[in-house]
Amino acid sequence: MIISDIAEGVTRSVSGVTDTVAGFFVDPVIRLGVTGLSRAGKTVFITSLVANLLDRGRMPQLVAAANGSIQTAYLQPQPDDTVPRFEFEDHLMAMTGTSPRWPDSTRAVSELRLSLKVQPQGLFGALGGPKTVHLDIIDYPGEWLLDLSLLDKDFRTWSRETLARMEKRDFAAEYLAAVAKVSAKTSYAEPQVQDLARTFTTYLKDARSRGFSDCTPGRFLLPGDLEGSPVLTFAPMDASGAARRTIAREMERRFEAYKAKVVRPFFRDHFARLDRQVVLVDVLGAIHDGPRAVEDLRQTMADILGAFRPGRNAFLSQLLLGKRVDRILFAATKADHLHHEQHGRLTAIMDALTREARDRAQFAGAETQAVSLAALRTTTEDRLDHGGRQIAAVTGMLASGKRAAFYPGELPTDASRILAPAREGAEDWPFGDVQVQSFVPPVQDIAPGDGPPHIRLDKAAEFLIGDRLR
Ligand SMILES: Nc1nc2c(ncn2[C@@H]2O[C@H](COP(=O)(O)OP(=O)(O)OP(=O)(O)O)[C@@H](O)[C@H]2O)c(=O)[nH]1
Ligand SMILES: [Mg+2]
Repeated sequence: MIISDIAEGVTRSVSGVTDTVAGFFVDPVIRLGVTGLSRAGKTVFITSLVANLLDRGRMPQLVAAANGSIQTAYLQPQPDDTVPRFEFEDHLMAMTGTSPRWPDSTRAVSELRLSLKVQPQGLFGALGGPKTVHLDIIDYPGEWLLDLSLLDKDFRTWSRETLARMEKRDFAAEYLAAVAKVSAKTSYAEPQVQDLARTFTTYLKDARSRGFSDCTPGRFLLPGDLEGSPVLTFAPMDASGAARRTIAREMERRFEAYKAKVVRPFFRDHFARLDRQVVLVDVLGAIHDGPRAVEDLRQTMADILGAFRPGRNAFLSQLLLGKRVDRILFAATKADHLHHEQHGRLTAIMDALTREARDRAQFAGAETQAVSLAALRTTTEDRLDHGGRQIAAVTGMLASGKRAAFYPGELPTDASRILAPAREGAEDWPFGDVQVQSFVPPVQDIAPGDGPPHIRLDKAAEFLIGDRLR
């Protein structure tokens, strides 16, 4: 164990003690992590969830909303002063304003606190009077979880493994040629370090877009405000026997700095403090892209979900000291592309995609559930006449302002008909293509007391926080 591990462990247990002692006096807090790969639907999910918790008319499946236990909900200053605030108002304005559009892409961690005044039900609850429950929502890129595996590796091991993988990929040739020109003895020169880092980052982006999931360091793909800083300016190379003031030594130093200053703080300050987690997955998008994209998604999900099995990593076990996320929801997003007749099939595929990872470790006791949802419903259901046959379609608004009916195709009822061709590396789906359509958010009047339209956001909320609002 490294000293910083011990120090972190100590802080954690001390704060654990204060939590318990203070627990009688302070309001309960639920820290909900919202993650997923880029474009999975995190920003839309959080915006719509918060809007629908503020105005609960469309939340019948959230029991505490339906039975009136939640008396009021309001936004409050968040507890962490150094984390950017989730720009709820801007995102909501974008989605529900007079010319609705999707919110901008986000690239870093952000946080929002929503406080709920809850009157517990039942005789016991009524005696106690209302309580305040704070819901802290933390939005972070799923890609960052992939870095957990780096904590167990030193620079030489990581370089060896990364370079060995690159040898087998023709699109890595440019980096391999560049790194062949430096040796463990080459003297340090910043322009050369930057060139190598730039070429390596280009390779990583290329690998990601070709569907490879082994793309560490994750922050090279989503740098946020660290862009251009030394912790993100290194690349793999043979560093055995490197002397002082060489490129290799400097690369090694920056790799260690990346672990210490980027990866560890993220896990310590954000990940380790979560109580509940929702993992958003654009399953339909991957199916549309074909079997290879689904297989890559499955593997990446397995890697990402590794972070929720703390036994796997010494640093994480030490950090968590037994505390863990106790509920994880896997949500297939953008389900409004499908008529509800097909939602069950989408849920089954979502479930199957993460089943292996779940079965292997059961997430150390965490309760899990799969759901298909649309955080912002852009369509209405429709029936189309197709050569005398009625097919279940949806209708929505295109960016051009035209309304269009849309039939995405038929998902198989048996999820293995998706997973098996994906694993086998098939080129196409045996059951035919699945289409997706870019609908824009609908222009509509939202009645007072209602949030934006959605599909099953209330069910998701019930699973994620419902038990804590009773
Ligand atoms: N039809 C539909 N499309 C959605 C829904 N949620 C998200 N989308 C689409 O997915 C895109 C990405 O959604 P975001 O919420 O920005 O995704 P994100 O995970 O925050 O993306 P990054 O910030 O780029 O990582 C949106 O611009 C929409 O086009 C939904 O409920 N229905
Ligand atoms: Mg976002």
